[in-house]
Amino acid sequence: MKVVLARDLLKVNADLAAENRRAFERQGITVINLIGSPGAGKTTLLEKSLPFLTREAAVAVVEGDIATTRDAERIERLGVPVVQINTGGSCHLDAQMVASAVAELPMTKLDLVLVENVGNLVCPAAFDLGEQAKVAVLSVTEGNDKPAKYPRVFREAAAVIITKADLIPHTDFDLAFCRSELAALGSQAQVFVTSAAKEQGFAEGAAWLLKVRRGWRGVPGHSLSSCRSQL
Ligand SMILES: Nc1nc2c(ncn2[C@@H]2O[C@H](COP(=O)(O)OP(=O)(O)O)[C@@H](O)[C@H]2O)c(=O)[nH]1
Ligand SMILES: [Mg+2]
Repeated sequence: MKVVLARDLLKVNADLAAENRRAFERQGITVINLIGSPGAGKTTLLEKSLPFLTREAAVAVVEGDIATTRDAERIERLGVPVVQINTGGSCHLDAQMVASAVAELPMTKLDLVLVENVGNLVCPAAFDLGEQAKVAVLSVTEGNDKPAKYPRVFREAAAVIITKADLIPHTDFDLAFCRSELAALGSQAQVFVTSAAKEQGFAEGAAWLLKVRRGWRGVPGHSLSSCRSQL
């Protein structure tokens, strides 16, 4: 009987992710890994941000889900190139899946690829996709203890998007407490507060992303920490 250890799988993934990252840097493409719970508002965030992003950059989306093409259909309606990955049960995307998905995109013509990971705050944190940055999505209905309970995603995220701010009056969500929880983790993330119902916060988030992208373009090995000072 052959036993495959999780650490071997993670090593294989890390090697493929490094290959992806080198390819993205060579092509001058910024890739963002969007991570949040099921229903946090990831696809809505994409729908609301894409009109701002596509004014200045050639953008495509990779959608990760266990089943269905529903999220990809939502993005397709905006006229943005999109590839759906169905993981068939796996609770996260991995580097191999992303390599296969981007092969379906016109990469030489793109500036920015936004990857919506499978809804989950645990597994996607462990699997590097070769992205330049992770962005965490947290809706106010999930409670503001989530950064402390799922520290890896929130510690590593370059930005945290708080969604559904219109629902704050109906919850015990405390934005100041949430910020302090992020700070306690050592997070240096930019925090954006958005509401799809009120059309708020998306222009600011998109402007940040475009600025980050300009900082990276054509600079192999350029890391987020080195361009944070410009933000
Ligand atoms: N009230 C409110 N609902 C939202 C907001 N953003 C998303 N939703 C709703 O939350 C649900 C899940 O959104 P979706 O974008 O599909 O989440 P995903 O599973 O993370 O991609 C949908 O019913 C959305 O309409 C928001 O800002 N305010
Ligand atoms: Mg979605």
